[in-house]
Amino acid sequence: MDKLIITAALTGAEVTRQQQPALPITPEEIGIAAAECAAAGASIVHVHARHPDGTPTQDKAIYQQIMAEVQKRCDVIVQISTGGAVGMSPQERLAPVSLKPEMATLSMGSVNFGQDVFLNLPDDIARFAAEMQAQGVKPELEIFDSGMLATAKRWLAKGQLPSPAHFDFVMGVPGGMAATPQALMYLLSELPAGATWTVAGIGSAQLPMATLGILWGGHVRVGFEDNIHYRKGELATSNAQLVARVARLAAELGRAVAAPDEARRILGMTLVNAVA
Ligand code: KMH
Ligand code: ZN
Repeated sequence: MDKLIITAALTGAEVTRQQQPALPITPEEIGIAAAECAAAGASIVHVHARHPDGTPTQDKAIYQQIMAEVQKRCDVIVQISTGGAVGMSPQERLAPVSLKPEMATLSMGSVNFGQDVFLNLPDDIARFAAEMQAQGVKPELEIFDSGMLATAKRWLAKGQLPSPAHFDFVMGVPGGMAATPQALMYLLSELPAGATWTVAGIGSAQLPMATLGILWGGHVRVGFEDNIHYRKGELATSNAQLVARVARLAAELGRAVAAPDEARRILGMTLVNAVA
């Protein structure tokens, strides 16, 4: 089994300071949180930008500051969001890819997202994929429901997405697939050859799905974007606290944690956009 890649999803687009007082919002806060998570065992940080008032944005200048604040503090793979927040235009969402981060997310279909629709039309997905390819950015394919994996497989077979593919199974979004072992087993039974995968459980599903990711040879995403609690009724004190728990669990279960360069190798990443 490969070493375990831990992704820290630090901020997201939806969680507020009112819900989670330790939520990192400014580029500097995100940089500090990234360094704490890297020290705790994360090799990827998934980042979303916010305006100073906490509202989500895909402003390229803010993403540039985030990348600088992270990279001056630690070596970690920066994965920017192209999902942004529900209701943003595709152009807006795609803007920070031109900064050439090492990785970016690529959602593979539309899904009800709470009371909204997270819209990802085929032409837009294709445009996002082409832009990532042009900028040398490794896509992480976001799978919110099983049909999106079927779509990704069709596109991979036609050469419309680069191989080897890396998937993030986001499980437990209200409107998306349930966070159950059975659902994850189905996804793994459909995984294309050579692909790697990580799992992100939403809310109270974060820890159980992380445990399955460790046990079943995948990788794990944790952080405030997906879950703000350490346990029922107790807020987590930092993103790093959630990362450290996964690293401890992995050690108990005999799975070593990957350093950033090991993660790059496991994911088959060319180092074109890595910072020296
Ligand atoms: N904020 C969600 C609507 C991503 O980062 O690529 C979409 C999202 C996915 O967070
Ligand atoms: Zn995200």
